Amino acid sequence: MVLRRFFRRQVEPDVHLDKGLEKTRRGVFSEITRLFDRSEIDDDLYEDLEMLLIQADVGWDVSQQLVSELRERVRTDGIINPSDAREILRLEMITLLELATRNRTVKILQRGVPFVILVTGVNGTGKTTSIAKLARYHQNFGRTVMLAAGDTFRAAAIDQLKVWGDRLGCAVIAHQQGADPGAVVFDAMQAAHNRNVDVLIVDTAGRLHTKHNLMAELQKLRRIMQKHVPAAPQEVLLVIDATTGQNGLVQASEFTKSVEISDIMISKLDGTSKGGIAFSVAKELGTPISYVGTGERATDMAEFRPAAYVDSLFFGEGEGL
Ligand SMILES: Nc1nc2c(ncn2[C@@H]2O[C@H](COP(=O)(O)OP(=O)(O)O)[C@@H](O)[C@H]2O)c(=O)[nH]1
Ligand SMILES: [Mg+2]
Repeated sequence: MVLRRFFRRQVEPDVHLDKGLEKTRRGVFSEITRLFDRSEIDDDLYEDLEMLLIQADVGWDVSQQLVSELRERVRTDGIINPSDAREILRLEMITLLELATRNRTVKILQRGVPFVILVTGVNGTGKTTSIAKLARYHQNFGRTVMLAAGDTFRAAAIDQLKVWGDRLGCAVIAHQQGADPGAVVFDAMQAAHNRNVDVLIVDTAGRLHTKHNLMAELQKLRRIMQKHVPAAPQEVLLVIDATTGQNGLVQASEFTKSVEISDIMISKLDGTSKGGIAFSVAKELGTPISYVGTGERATDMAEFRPAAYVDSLFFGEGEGL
């Protein structure tokens, strides 16, 4: 088997990803890159690699899997050059992420039918900020966007969404604090229809105390949406905070067990040196990762693409071209 001798980027750099993954790249991943700058492949290499992957929050199981696959490939392909082994690792990592994105459904926006996105996740993970990012993302395609303040627990949450609506120039449907989220969604569906809105993004509270309550609430919102648009919500997005690591992953898996999630956004990648979380999310949840959040502004978002993600872990801006 012929491997490329030079370790290089496969795809065009993505500035948001490069920025978001900077801490992870400068930390653990630069050490991983350096690991392979040795003269031969030995046991130390594998042991150090496993430890570094775990440090990057790739997760115990996934780290073991990657390292044992690498060992196997090196053995069966008779690889002796460490830099070739590094290339194999990179390809393995891309494949692992591709498995999770494989079942991403193609979203079709129909004219005259609002495309409804229901956004869920534990409180503080970045739901509302991610809504602003998604709004902006769809606006860039020339779509009209409306927001619905379905997190009615705190007045501040409603205000926060209104501020984003003002900044982005999208209408926000909101009721008073403590109102029934179902009533907000009902009004929003009607307004979206009347005003010919292309995309309606619905915020929700992440603080329902039991799994049962959460599920009941989201099911109720779903039924209300479906009275207007049978296919709604066409996207159910779960926001996972990258800074919460494996702990956040456990909380996220509770959501995926209770609610049918179609897409994942990993937020706050810029705030962590543990960008390896994407690999455990991909492996453990099996739900497609569709977006990553890389900052607090509406523009700080990238579509999730496996090869670009892995390349951003290994190469900085302008490097490896
Ligand atoms: N650094 C960084 N901060 C973020 C990101 N997404 C959200 N935040 C911040 O995280 C905090 C909680 O976000 P918010 O959207 O209110 O979370 P929610 O409670 O799930 O709606 C806020 O201070 C946001 O500015 C991100 O991608 N990067
Ligand atoms: Mg919120």
